Amino acid sequence: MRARRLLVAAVVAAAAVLVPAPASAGPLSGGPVVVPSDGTMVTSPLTTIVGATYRVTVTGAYSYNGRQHLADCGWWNPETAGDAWFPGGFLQVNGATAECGSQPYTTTHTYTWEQPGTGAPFTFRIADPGGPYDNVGSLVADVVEVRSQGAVDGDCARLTTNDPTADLSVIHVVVSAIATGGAGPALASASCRFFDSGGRLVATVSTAVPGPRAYGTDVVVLPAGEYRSCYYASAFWVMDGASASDSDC
Ligand SMILES: [Ca+2]
Repeated sequence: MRARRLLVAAVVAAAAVLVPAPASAGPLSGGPVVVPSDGTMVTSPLTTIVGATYRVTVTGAYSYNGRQHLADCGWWNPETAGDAWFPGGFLQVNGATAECGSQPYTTTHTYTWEQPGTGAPFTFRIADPGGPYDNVGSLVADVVEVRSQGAVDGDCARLTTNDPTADLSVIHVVVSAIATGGAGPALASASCRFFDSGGRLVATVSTAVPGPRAYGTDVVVLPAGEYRSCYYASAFWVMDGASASDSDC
C-alpha cells in the first residue's frame, strides 16, 4: 500500500508540469463546389467517412424567377413580399432538406452547420418548387471534415521512495502520456529513454493504454551513474484518425 501511495503522488506530480502540444492534423476539404439553380445534382469533391463529422457551408443567392427575387440556401424572397424573406428550404443535401432551412435568415446568405459523413461524397441539389426553367445563378457549397483538436504530452518521472526496505539498485519510473481535447476516445502512449553521461542509451520503458490519461510504471535496473532521461509521447484519436505527438530530450 505504501508503494501505491508513493506511485500516485509521483503520477500527480508528473501530470502537473505537462504542457500540451498542438495536434498535428488539420481540416480536410476537397474545395467548394458550385450548385447550379437549374436543378442539376452536384457532389462534393470530398468523399466523406462514416463516423466523421463534416462542416457544410453554403453561400450565395440565385434568382428563382429570372428577376430580382432571390432565394438562398434556406430562405426566399417571395414576389409579393417586398423585401421580406421567408423560410424556403429549396436546397437538398443528400436528398434531404438542408439544415439551413431551419436556421435564422442572414443577409450574408452564408449558412454553416455540421452533419455526419455517409461514406460517400455529399450531394447538393436546388429543388425549386416553381420549376428551374427560369432560374438564374447558383450557390456555392463547401464540405470540410471536422477533426478533433487534441494535444498530447508525456513525462518520465523517477519514482523515489523513503522505504528503508526498498532495493535502491532498482529504479522505478513512472511513464505518463496525457491526451486532451478531441471528440473521441484516444490511444495514448509514451516511452522514456535513459542515457548515460556518454549519451549512450541504457534503458527504455514504455506505456500505451487508452486515453485520455495513460500512466504506466516500470522498473529499470541501471548501473551506477548519472542519467539523462527523455520522453516521446503520442496520441491517436480513434474517432477521426487525428494524431499528435510530443517529445523532449
Ligand atoms: Ca423558378
